[in-house]
Amino acid sequence: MVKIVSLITKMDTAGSLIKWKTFIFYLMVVNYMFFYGVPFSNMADASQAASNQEKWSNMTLVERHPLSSWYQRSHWHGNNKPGATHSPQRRLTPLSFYKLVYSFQVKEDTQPGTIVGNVEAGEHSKGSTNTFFVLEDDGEGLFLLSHLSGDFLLSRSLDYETQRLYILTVVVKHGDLGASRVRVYFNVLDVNDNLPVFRLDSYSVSVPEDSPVGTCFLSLNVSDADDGMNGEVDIEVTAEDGDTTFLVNPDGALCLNIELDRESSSDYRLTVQATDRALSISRRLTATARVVINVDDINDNMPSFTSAGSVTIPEDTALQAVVMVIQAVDVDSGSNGDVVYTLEDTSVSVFSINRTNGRLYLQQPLDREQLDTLTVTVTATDRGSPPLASSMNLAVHVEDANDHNPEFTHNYYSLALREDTPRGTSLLQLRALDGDIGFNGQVWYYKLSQGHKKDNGSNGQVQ
Ligand SMILES: *[C@@H]1O[C@H](CO)[C@@H](O)[C@H](O)[C@H]1NC(C)=O
Ligand SMILES: *[C@@H]1O[C@H](CO)[C@@H](O)[C@H](O)[C@H]1NC(C)=O
Ligand SMILES: *[C@@H]1O[C@H](CO)[C@@H](O)[C@H](O)[C@H]1NC(C)=O
Ligand SMILES: *[C@@H]1O[C@H](CO)[C@@H](O)[C@H](O)[C@H]1NC(C)=O
Ligand SMILES: [Ca+2]
Ligand SMILES: [Ca+2]
Ligand SMILES: [Ca+2]
Ligand SMILES: [Ca+2]
Repeated sequence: MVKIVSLITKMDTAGSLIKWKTFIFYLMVVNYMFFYGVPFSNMADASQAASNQEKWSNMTLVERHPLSSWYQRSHWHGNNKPGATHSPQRRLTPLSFYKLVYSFQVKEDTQPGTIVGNVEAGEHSKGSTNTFFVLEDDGEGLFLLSHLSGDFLLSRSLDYETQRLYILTVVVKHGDLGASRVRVYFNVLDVNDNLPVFRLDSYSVSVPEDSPVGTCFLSLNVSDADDGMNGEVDIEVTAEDGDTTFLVNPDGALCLNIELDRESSSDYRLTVQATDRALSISRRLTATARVVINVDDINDNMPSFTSAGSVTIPEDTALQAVVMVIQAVDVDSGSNGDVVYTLEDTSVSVFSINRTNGRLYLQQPLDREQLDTLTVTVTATDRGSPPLASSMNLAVHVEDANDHNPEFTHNYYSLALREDTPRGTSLLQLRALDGDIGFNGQVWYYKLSQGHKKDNGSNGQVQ
């Protein structure tokens, strides 16, 4: 009504004012018919209401209020027999409740035993008191009406999540003069009394390590039975070590915040925390869940050689001997990290390699005097899909073996000598060559006398 009146004051044209007056008149007629026009056709309603109240009369919470004052006894039956018709005068009893309708708001955490509303009716005449009754009650005695004071007492705990609105019809009786009725609404107000709930206590999920940043891979499905802000939740990752690899997006999904690398971190154990948005921060409720994230391997690393890039072997190494063991490591897991070794195809292969263990075998005789360094290209390939490979050049240095005899540059030396040549004159430089190197190739000269080595070797000067 207040709204309508304020609307009327805003109307400036006479025409719309008349329309509004007509509308308000119509409203009043409808109200009148609702409250007075329909007689109580069946008084069983009233006695039902009385017995409902009786049902709740022995509850424990009434200690704070004298039981008798909430106990509604029907002395209704005497005056109004079921089926009795009402005279027109009685129907026209003036409006006796102070309001056309009562509406109360009750927080769902209101303690039973609290007075949560009151209906009042005008005094009809001196000496006659108003008596209140509940006629219809969809709360089944949740709100107990004091038949003398018109106060409503909450008899049990409310739960907004179960029922939000209760509608009662209350009757007031004035002595013998008849009755009026009024609708009473109890609106239950939400209180933040429900925790956020994760669909699971602990989640387990696998994510490929090459997932792009921003990929969301787990819906946490948090619900909160409360209403409005009390039921809205903010979810966050609470990592003990301040790890920021994951975050929860506004839709409650767990998403990748920075790139993964299985080779540096293959699993994550997170705690996710959901907090509702109750206006009063102290009333906010929180729940947590565990999330285990396994990072699935992707073949993103190529094998890398750990064995030396060169080796030295004797020239006289036997065929099929192991020259060296080639080794490469691949940090990926499973077949992505399995390495096989191959040699670059050459028509004449001096070496062969065992694919699985990398042992390099000699296949051809070596001759340092022909080739003192051989280069062999080794390739290590993983078994990933697609596979990755890397190659290296192995330098094989051939170490000399003493496999050559010294040879004189000439088979035969001749010399003419004057008889007066002084003792100690240098006459001839002998020369013998040796194919070997180092100590093996160093040549010493000896004089033979009757086929035996007689003295220390010399530098080959004949004096
Ligand atoms: C009254 O209380 C008693 C026990 O305390 C119980 O057995 C009985 O059902 C209650 N009566 C009603 C109408 O609730
Ligand atoms: C979880 O949430 C997602 C997306 O909001 C939805 O598709 C899915 O059905 C939900 N799962 C459950 C068990 O509620
Ligand atoms: C390679 O070595 C493995 C043992 O490490 C052996 O079982 C396999 O037969 C070898 N392969 C060849 C081709 O010799
Ligand atoms: C021969 O060798 C021995 C010992 O190696 C040495 O004592 C001697 O002086 C050498 N003689 C000559 C002629 O070089
Ligand atoms: Ca909540
Ligand atoms: Ca609630
Ligand atoms: Ca990898
Ligand atoms: Ca690999």
